[in-house]
Amino acid sequence: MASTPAPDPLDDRSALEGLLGPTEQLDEHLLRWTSTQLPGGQGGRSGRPYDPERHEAVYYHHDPPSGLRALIAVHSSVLGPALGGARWQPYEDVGEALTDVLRLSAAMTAKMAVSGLDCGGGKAVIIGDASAKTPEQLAAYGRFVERLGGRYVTGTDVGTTLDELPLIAAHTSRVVGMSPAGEVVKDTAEPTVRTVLHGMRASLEAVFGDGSLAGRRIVVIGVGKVGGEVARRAAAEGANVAVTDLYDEIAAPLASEIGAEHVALDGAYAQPCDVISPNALGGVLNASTIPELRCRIVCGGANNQLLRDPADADLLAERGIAYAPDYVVNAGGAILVGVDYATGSASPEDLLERVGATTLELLRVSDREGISTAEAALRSVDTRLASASDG
Ligand code: PPY
Repeated sequence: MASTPAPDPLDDRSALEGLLGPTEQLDEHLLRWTSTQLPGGQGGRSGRPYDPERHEAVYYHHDPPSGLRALIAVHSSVLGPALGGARWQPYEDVGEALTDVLRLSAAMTAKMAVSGLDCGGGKAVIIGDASAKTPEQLAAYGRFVERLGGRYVTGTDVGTTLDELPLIAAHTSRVVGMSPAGEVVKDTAEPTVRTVLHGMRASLEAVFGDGSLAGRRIVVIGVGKVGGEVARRAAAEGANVAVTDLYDEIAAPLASEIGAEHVALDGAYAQPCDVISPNALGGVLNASTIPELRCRIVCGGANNQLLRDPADADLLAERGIAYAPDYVVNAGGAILVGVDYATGSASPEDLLERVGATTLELLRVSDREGISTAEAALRSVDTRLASASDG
């Protein structure tokens, strides 16, 4: 594997200041921007209760001994403490990492709000090759989270795994899904699989009047922790499943194990099918993939599937494709861990089950009011945030 050139944190600082404005230096290696300093909401939802472009705070930390470079964004704590996983990825530069953490943390706020949880939204991104991370970096990340004093509570996301959580939790108590003894007791992938499947059945119900997966052709794109299991369970329910992944060595054995077809990633979006299920990285629904789609439904576990929200949601609606909003159907993990931080929420089982009904309702509102499902979901997020701010 090619070694990455040593990062220069001074470059990171000037790049971030160029994007966010002047920072507040909390110590030699920790920078913070708060809402009064951050450029606020230039996008289309400026002034609405849910504004994905307005964040409460952004933090940057560089730990010279371990080489950790990480960003944490707290989008909103209006409903409760900001929760969200840590994503470890070899971003090109700190600007790309910033874009990702801002979008991902805003999506967490929407996810919590629409799921009925009293939790806020945050996210962390670590700039680096996930397969080359060291225990020292995980420890430094844990100390970073601890420095924020509970404003952000972390968990896993793409590029971090459950067996790494104890290494982080050795340095901070702000880790979801752990027992007081420091054992991992909750996995976020399994409940996410469940809610994606609830969303899929609801979408099939809305489109075909029958929510059964049996006999439906479902193309699962990205077969990691969530997508792999979505494919496995859909096949077990009698669906005609096709799988694809950036890594053939992951998709091929899964395809033979569950009797699915293994299709090439290139062209997967153009597969004729009932459901396309994106379960890998974001931005996959865009002006180049949407015209190619030959499906009736998009429903998957990936975060931030729409490259441009709401413009790409409108494109999907114009093509008559039912889009199950990503943060509605992938909320299972957040629901399961979030209940530990939310006072007065319903039971996790009820909240997980409710995802199907919420998806169906959004599809119906979209139909009735001639708006995209993404817009219908945003309105429901607005309603919750507005009532929380009122009182
Ligand atoms: C997500 O749902 O995208 C997550 O990041 C999962 C999660 C949710 C709440 C805390 C930690 C991880």
